Amino acid sequence: MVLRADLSVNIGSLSLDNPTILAAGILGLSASSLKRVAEAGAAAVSTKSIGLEPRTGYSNPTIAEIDCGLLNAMGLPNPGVDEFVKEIRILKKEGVKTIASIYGGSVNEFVKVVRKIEDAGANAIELNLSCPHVETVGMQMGQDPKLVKEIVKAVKSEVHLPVFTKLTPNVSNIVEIAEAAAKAGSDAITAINTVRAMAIDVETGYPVLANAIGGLSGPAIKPIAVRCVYEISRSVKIPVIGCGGIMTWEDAVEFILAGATAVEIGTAVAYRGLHVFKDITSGIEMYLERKGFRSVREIVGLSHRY
Ligand code: RRO
Repeated sequence: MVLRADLSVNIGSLSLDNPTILAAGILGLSASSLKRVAEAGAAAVSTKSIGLEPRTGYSNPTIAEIDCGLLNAMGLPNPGVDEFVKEIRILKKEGVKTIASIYGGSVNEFVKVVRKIEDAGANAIELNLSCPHVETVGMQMGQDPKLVKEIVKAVKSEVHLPVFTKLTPNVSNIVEIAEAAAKAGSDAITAINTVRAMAIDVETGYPVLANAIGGLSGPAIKPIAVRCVYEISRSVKIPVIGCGGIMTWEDAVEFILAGATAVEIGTAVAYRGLHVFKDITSGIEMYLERKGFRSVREIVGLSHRY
């Protein structure tokens, strides 16, 4: 008789039935869409990044499909925390494990937002210190290890929820930033947000995005993300959540072998639909059983042996 492999993992005090999570930014603005994703098999769902005040975001076009992935510059459109807590309350009632993605323009703003998010009943917080194309609230903060430390420390002292820190690959040394977040008490690192990128329409001569520069996601960034997860997980003791171009179960296994405890899936939902969560989870399970492993946890960081 073959024993079923154990797919459950823990990220700090957040326990997940399987290692797949919806990445922030996809279907993340309403309780009803997030619930659909959870019903489709994601063990937890991340919201669109939420700030203190509402933001309309950039004008269209905000998203474009290019040869090797998706290019976006949404510009952080969100209804603001006071409106969004209503969605979180619904998700709590429905029993959906929810990771609230948060951004802020200052330490104080982060603190104000996370207090409201905790009161509403989210299960974890992901600090978005990594949006590649919104001045002052995005990766500018996440590129400075001192500021990262300050934000994480302030948020950790404010809430009891597990706090994850989502990092940008647009730095020369991502390990230094991950170490700063870990030292400040972050419960996990999410690596990576999108890669700063651009495309130009040769017929019109204009950039394809209204904001000109945006963030690249999808298959093109997977090797960058795998490298970041590998480097970070070798140098910090907290769990790493892998994100970036995961389309198949093989991609997810690759991230886990690189050192990820769980994986976030975003662009693949747009390319492949919601069944991607069950496909990836059952692919991981069959892989573990075929290789004689009893749990996901047994293969986290296994590539570090070499
Ligand atoms: O809203 C966006 O334009 C956006 C965000 Br907040 C982010 O973190 N990453 C991204 O690629 N786009």
